[in-house]
Amino acid sequence: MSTSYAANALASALRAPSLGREAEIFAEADGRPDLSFGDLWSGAERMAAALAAAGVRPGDRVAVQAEKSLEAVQLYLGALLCGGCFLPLNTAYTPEEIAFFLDDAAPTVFVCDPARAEALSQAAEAAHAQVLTLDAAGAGTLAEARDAAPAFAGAAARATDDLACILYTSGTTGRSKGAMLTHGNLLSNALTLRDYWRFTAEDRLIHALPIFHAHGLYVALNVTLVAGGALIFHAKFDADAVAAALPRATALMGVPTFYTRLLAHPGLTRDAVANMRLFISGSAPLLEETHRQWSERTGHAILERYGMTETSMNASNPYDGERRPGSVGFPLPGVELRVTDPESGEILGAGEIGGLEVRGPNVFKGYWRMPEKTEEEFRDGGWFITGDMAVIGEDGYVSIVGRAKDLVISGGYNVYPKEIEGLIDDLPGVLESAVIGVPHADFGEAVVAVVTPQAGEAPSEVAVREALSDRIAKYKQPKRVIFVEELPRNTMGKVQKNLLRDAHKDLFGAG
Ligand code: MLC
Ligand code: AMP
Repeated sequence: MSTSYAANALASALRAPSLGREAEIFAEADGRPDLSFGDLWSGAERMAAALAAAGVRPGDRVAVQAEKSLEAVQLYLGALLCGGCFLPLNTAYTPEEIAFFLDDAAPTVFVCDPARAEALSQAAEAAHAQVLTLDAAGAGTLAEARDAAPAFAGAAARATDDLACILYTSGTTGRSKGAMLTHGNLLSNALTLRDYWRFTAEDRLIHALPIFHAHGLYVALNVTLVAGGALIFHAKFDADAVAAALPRATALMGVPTFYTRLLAHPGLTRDAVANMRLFISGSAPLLEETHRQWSERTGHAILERYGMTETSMNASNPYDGERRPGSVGFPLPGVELRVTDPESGEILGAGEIGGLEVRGPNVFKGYWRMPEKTEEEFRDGGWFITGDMAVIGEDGYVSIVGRAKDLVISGGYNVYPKEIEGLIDDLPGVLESAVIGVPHADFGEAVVAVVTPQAGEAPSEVAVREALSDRIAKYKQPKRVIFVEELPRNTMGKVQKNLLRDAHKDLFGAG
C-alpha cells in the first residue's frame, strides 16, 4: 500500500495515521474477523475501483442505504477516494422516502440491501442510478464488483472546497434538504475534535451509532480515523453488548438514550469502566438528571457537545475543567457562536436568550440545488442560523434552551412535524393535525399527533397509525394519536403547540 492519497484532502488525513501500522487491528466486530488498518484501506481502495468501474466520476453522488458493516465503512472511504460524494440514507426510510432522495440527488450509483433491491429498483431506475447491493455481512453485487474491479487507479484529486458528503435533513417546510459538506468542512472538524477530546492511537471507541448520520459518521468514525485509534464496532446499540465491551474500551459516543439505557443496566459499574477515559453525548439534550446519575454511578462526568448535520460539531464541554450539566460548553477552537434576536438579527449580550448562529470552517457549503433556501439560512458575513435557541453565560458556557424550528428529536433522530402533519391531514376524516414532541423516558421526546376529525367521520387511532406505517420511517411515526375537537390557536391563527405539549406532557409518564 504505497499509493499516496495526498491530493485527496479528507482521505489522506483519515489514512495518514494508519501508515506503517498495516498489521495492527483497526476494528473488532461481533462474529467477524478483526480488521487491520491495512485491510481497511485496501478494501476501501477496491471499493473505489468498483465505484469508478460503475461510472462514478469526481463529484458524482454515491447514495447508500445499507446495513451497518465494516464493508459499508470501506464503501464510505472508497467513495471519497474515487472523488465521489457520499450520500448515506437512514435504513429506516421507506421506498417512498428513498424515491424522493434519489430523484433529488441524482446519484450515479445507489447501494442498498439485497433484500430491498426489488422494492427500490423502480425509484433507482427513475433516477437513472445503477443499483448495487451490500448486505449486513458485506456480501452482494457491490462486493462482487469490488472483487472483479481493476486495480485501484489512485485517489482522485479533491481539494478542501470539493464536496465529500451530502446528508439529508428534513426541513420546517416538510421538504428534505441535502446538506453539502466539503472535504475541508469534515477535515477541520475531525482534527479539531481529535485534539479537543484528546483522541490518540491508544483509543478504542465503542461505535454503536448508525453511520448514516453526522454523529456516527463525521464524529465517531472520522475522529477515530484521524487519531489512528481503533473501533469496537457494533451493528446497532444494544445495552448488553455495549456494557460487555466497556472494559476493553477507552471511549463511548452516544445519544442520550444510550446513557439512560446503560444506567438501567446492571453491568454499568465502576469496575466495568476502569479503562474508560471519556463518555461523550450529543444529538439531543442530555438531562441534567442523567448527567448526575452517570457521575454517581461511574465517577465520570459525561462530556456533552452540540452540533448539527449542516455544521458538524460547534460546541463542546471542556476536556479539563467543568463539564457542566445542561450546558454544551464552549465554541470549538476556530468556531464562532453568537446569539441574536431572531427577528432583527441584533446581536445579544451574555445571559440573553436568542437564536444561535455559527460561523467557521465546519459550516457547510449549502443545500443541494437549493440556493434560495441556503441564502435564507445565512446572515451577512457567513453566519448560519441554526434554528436553536441558546444563551451564552458571562463565563462563556453555551446552553441550548429551546428550538426556534418546529422539530422533535426522538432518540437522537430528528422529526419535522410538518412532514407528518401533511400526511395525516390528507387522510379521510381528518380536518387538521398538529404533531408535537412530548417527554419520553427512553427517547427523550416521543412523536405524538393531535388530530381534529371532520364532523361525523373520525378515523380511529389505529387507522391513522396504519395509514402512515409504510409511508414514513418508523421513528417518525406517532407513538400516540390523540383526538381533540379543536386545536388551540393564538390571535394570529397559529396553532399553539406549547399548549398542546403542556396538555400532553404526562402521556408517557415522563413529564
Ligand atoms: C427506533 N424506534 C424509534 C427510534 N429508534 N422510535 C422513535 N425514536 C427513535 N430514535 C422505533 C423502533 O422502530 C421500534 O418500533 C421501537 O421504536 C422500539 O425500538 P428499539 O428496539 O427500542 O430501538 P432501537 O433499535 O434500540 O433504537 C433506539 C436507538 C436508535 C436510540 C438506539 O434510535 C439510535 O441509534 N439512535 C441514534 C440516532 C443518531 O445517530 N442520531 C444522530 C443524528 S446526527 P416498533 O414499532 O417496531 O416497536 C445529529 C447531529 C449531532 O443529530 O449533533 O450529532
Ligand atoms: P440534525 O439535524 O440531526 O443534525 O440535528 C441537529 C439538532 O440536534 C440541533 O440543531 C439541535 O437542535 C440538536 N442537538 C444536537 N446536539 C444537542 C445537544 N447537545 N443539546 C441539545 N440539542 C442538541
